[in-house]
Amino acid sequence: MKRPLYSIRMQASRNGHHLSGAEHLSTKAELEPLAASLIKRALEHMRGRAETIQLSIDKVDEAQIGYGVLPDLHTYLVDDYHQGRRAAAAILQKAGVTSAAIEGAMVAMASGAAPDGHNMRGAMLIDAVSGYRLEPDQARGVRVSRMDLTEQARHELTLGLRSLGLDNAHVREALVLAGKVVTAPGVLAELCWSDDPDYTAGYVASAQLGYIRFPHLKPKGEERGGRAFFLAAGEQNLSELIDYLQCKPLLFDHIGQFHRSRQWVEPS
Ligand code: WAQ
Ligand code: MG
Repeated sequence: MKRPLYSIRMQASRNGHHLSGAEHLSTKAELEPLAASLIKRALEHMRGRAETIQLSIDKVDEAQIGYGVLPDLHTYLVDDYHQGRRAAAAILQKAGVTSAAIEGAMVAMASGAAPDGHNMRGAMLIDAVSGYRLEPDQARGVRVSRMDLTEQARHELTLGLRSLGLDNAHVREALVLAGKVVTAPGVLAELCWSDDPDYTAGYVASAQLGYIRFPHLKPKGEERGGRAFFLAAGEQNLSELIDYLQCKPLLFDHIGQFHRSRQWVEPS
């Protein structure tokens, strides 16, 4: 990608609550059209029109840019969100997260993880053993930014996802975000489901297992969603982790493998 690169972040709110956000790395030539598309996205959000839109643009220090490979993508078909959450929990346990921590994260996400019962702007940081929440601000959470795809990787990702019928912005953006999260120091796994009422899918991701999506992790029409990053106990240098998630520029120049959907089979 042509240099310099700029980090561009959008955050939109309505009635004082988080509505929508996005983060990219952009060339100078793409910056203006990208800014326009992010403003449009905030004004045309399905949960309402943004009342406040913040746009931040920062030049990236080239020496800091890291490169990465996207996680492999898997889909487990589930009958409904109850089965989806059981499947997600089983996979999180495989990644080393205790059932108490999983249960706590799911209850928080299902009931609105911010203190006022609304969605957080960013992610919860959860101790994978005790289930304690560790993010400094429980309304804001930690917002991952400064990650994107190279043009070539974007092209390959689009083709790969298209072959599975999955080429939409939710999947593309979530794969890139999860790709950064699973490389963060001390992160064991991530759990996510969307806050968009029509989008019921979600995923679990870890460095070893990849990006494992489930078509249903919440009921249709539900506006509450969120993200939880589970942290290995005893490895919690929180300020280093938060700095990495928010500030380290990471460009994915390689995609992972794309696997066909399989039916989830409940462990007996
Ligand atoms: N950093 C941290 N947390 C974030 C970020 C970020 N950059 N962006 C969103 N969140 C949190 C925030 O609490 C949102 O309310 C919540 O995640 C959901 O965000 O494979 O669409 O953008 O089919 O609604 C996953 C499944 C879709 C995709 C995720 O998330 C697939 C999605 P949304
Ligand atoms: Mg959303």
